[in-house]
Amino acid sequence: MSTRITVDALPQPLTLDPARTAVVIIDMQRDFIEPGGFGESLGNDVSLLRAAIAPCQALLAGARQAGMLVIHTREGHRPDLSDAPPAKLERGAPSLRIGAAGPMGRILVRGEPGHELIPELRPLDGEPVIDKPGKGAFYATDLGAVLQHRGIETLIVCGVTTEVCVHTTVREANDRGYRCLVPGDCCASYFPEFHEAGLRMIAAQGGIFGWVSDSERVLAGLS
Ligand code: C5J
Repeated sequence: MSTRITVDALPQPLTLDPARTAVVIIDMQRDFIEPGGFGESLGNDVSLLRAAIAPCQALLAGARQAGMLVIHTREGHRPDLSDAPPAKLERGAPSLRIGAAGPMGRILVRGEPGHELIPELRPLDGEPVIDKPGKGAFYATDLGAVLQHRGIETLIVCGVTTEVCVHTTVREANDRGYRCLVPGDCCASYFPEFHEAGLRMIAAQGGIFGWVSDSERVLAGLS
């Protein structure tokens, strides 16, 4: 008996095997979503990202119930910043750059309170957490090995921000042969117009980077 399910999506429905699908939650960290972190240091209204929290919670509940692999990522750097390229460190106002002290500890540094995943989306025991120094979740991480060892062929990519770390990860995954499904309401951006354009770019041209759907449609496919 086939265990495959079909999810309504653009540019066309996507059929996937939940046992070979991972939900990847990108960078739902205090540094991006709460005041006083990296996102706010760059002049952004971080409250805009909160729209993705409830849809991610609903999607995660359904995915966990279906026994799907759930993976979380965090963007951040070693305390000595040795894994941060100078070109990245140079950006932003000097007193608010990566590594500077902020209200949630040193900005975008591993082990600091701001680097933690938000409490609403805390990983369950056993769910891999991938620490990444770049925007894409494959660059300089063991995500590829984790996916390969679990026989994963499809990714459901959620998180923030749509046009930066979600998009970079989807592009990396697409080139590695993974089918990527992006539930748009489980992603958010500081720039609503970039969010919309980012989603359209994924599904355009016959799904050049993947498929776009939403949490309700994914959950309907799983039920
Ligand atoms: C950014 C991210 N925007 N997680 N990181 O710098 O999208």
